[in-house]
Amino acid sequence: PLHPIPHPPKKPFVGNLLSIGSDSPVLDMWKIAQELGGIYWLDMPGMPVIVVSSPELVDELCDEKRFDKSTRGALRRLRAASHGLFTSDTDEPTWSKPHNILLANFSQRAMQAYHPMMLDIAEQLVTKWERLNFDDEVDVTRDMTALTLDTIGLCGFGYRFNSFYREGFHPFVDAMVRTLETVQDRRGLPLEELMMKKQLSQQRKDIRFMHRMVEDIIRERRESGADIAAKPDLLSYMIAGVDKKSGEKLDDKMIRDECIEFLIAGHETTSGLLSFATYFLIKNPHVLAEARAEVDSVLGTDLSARPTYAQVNRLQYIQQVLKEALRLYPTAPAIAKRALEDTVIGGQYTIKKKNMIIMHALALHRDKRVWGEDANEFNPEHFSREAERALPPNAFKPFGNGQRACIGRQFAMQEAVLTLAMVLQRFDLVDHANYQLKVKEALTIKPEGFKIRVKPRDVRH
Ligand code: MNH
Repeated sequence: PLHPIPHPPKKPFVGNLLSIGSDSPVLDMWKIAQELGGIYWLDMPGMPVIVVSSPELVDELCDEKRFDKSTRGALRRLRAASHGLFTSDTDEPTWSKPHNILLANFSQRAMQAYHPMMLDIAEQLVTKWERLNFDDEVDVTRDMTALTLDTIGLCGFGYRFNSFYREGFHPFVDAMVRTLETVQDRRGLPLEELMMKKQLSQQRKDIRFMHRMVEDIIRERRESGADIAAKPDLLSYMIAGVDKKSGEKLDDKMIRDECIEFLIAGHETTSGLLSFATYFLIKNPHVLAEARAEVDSVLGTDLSARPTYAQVNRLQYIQQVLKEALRLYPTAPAIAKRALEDTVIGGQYTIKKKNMIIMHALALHRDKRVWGEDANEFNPEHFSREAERALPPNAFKPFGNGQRACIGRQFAMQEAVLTLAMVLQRFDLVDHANYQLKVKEALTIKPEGFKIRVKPRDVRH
């Protein structure tokens, strides 16, 4: 019905895509893009979904006068837990108010205030690794998740999840992860509420628990009277901030929902990034050597000197390594868009307002016409200054688009550069099990079962 948009023949495999059965919808969609090209549509229960990944068509989708973010599906179901910046439509006050108030607190200039807190947590990671025995294994993704959670907990609302002092994770995190899983498992099918009765009742409990805990944190902060100077975290900014457009402040429910959304949007994506970057470094020793040379020249080899904010910003090659990891495995690999009016893209493909569009960043990022014949290989030179300048517009979209792009991108990069640099400064990474990449999907993507060993570096002057 969406002719002339290509459509895979109805194999049983494709008919079931994204419905119950597939653990890897994003990778499945990538596979189909390799067969059918940069636009195709799929029959999903209840609605067709148009998957777009060619650079020319994605560039059209990035025109904010014609297309906007869509919250249909998982994001809308997440609103039961938190209805804030991330899960709102652009015309809702739950997007515009927090967006206006928080934008400045995520600017490049604002990052300096978070540096000491990021350093605090990164030091916990390297301290843990320093104390391991030579035959201990590091579960990279687990420890990176501990790092990113603890970082956003501390920078967000002055709370220490203390993930490096636990076997598992804080109960809040278990509640959040279960909620995300349930949201992903739901497809909006008939009888689902009945079939998932137990899971949904658990979800209600989990959401109540998360709400109470964050509400307590906010109350405690208000009662303490601490201001921005005393606690320079996002919670203080949210309590003090006024939306210039409406002249209004955020109420406590909005603040609570933002706190939850920072955790949801900010921890898995950044831990996935650090895990993929570590994976690519271990598999590309010449890149690792170059990255480490930069770290040694910028940070030096005196491990008692703590990296400064200014030093972190000078680590250009580390930035390139992280961008290249985000190119090959963008950890938010696909986002939803909608047309503001019925329209035509590519001069021939009709897109209706009601259609759900998936902008597939992972497939977009591997176009050989943009990245060259080595598009599927890890090569940070794809982000050398000249190469980056020569990229066509909207060819690299790991953080989404326009006003609905990731508000935490500088935050994530700052944290990731600091962490990767401190790891390279201190450790040799040993691929003792010759790890073979297996990607796990759960709204985000990350390496599964990625274990390494770490050896304190022999740094002699
Ligand atoms: Mn983040 C939106 C990717 C780190 C907070 N983020 C987005 C979007 C992408 C994205 C893509 C757009 C989603 C959509 O269109 O539906 N985010 C990332 C990646 C990383 C990341 C790849 C790390 C790497 N994000 C972070 C961090 C935070 C954060 C860290 C918080 C500190 N992200 C957000 C919020 C939004 C968002 C909040 C919603 C912004 C908006 O809609 O205005």
